[in-house]
Amino acid sequence: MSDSNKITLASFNTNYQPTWCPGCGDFGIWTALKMALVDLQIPTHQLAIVYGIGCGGNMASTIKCYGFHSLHGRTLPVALGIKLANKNLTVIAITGDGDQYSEGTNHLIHLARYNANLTLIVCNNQLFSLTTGQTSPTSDQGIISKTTPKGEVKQPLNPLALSLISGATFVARGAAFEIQQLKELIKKAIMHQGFAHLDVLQQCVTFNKINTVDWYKEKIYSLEQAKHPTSDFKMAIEKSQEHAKLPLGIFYQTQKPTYEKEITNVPIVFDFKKALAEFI
Ligand SMILES: Cc1ncc(C[n+]2csc(CCOP(=O)(O)OP(=O)(O)O)c2C)c(N)n1
Ligand code: SF4
Ligand SMILES: [Mg+2]
Repeated sequence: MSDSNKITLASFNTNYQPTWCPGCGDFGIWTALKMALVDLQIPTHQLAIVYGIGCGGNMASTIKCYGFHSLHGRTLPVALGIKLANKNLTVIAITGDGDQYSEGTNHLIHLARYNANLTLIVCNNQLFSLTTGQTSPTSDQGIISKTTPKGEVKQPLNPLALSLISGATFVARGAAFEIQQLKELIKKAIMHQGFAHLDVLQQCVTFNKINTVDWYKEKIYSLEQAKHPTSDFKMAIEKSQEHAKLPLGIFYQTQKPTYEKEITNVPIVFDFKKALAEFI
């Protein structure tokens, strides 16, 4: 590749800058993602990113590529449609915890089951932040927020366990403040042939005064350093249940045929042209 074709961080620049609060974890995710795209040398015309509605989704228009700022909860079906229309594109969906694990939960389950070759990155700040800090499905019990003035009573959803039991072939967790590790996880998720779910612990410095970077740093540890076997499904389930400590890295990775490959192997059972001719 000649130097003029080389993809650099500047290749992804647009005329827009993010408007997140200073110190927001979304800056770390945005940076790690662009660094991963550079390392993988993915050209802007071969990349489509679909964004959810939330603070993380406001990354839309700050990365040069095909972009689609979709509906709250509906990022994955849009991403799947793009992938089916053009299998050669690298397709990434970026959503928030409120978006993906609330209105979008059904799509998460079915995309994991389909195993379409997509990457899902969830900016998980354990709150609905764009709407000024209500509890989300991943908020811890006891959290006081505008919607839970006496503390959250509901048990949090476990998104990684949900993906695992739904059939996802790549399940991982990163952190917005561990940028080098996050970059490597994003690269592995993109290179994975199948549905890759990457949950990212993300500080919201404005509304989440409990799950701060210091709070997370007390709890995180590396699965790689702990020599976690990523092909062991039962161990992955066990690791996904840990709450006192928070493992970072790949929980599980396996290979299955992708959805888009499988459906091209299936003969067309409904011949629209023939049906139309008969109808006329
Ligand atoms: C269909 C629909 N439902 C609800 C909303 C309102 N809404 C916009 S952003 C948001 C919260 C987003 O939370 P999350 O996905 O966690 O992203 P964050 O802002 O925390 O990054 C909600 C409920 C909407 N815009 N559209
Ligand atoms: S409200 Fe929270 S998540 Fe949203 S931009 Fe500010 S710090 Fe980031
Ligand atoms: Mg959120």
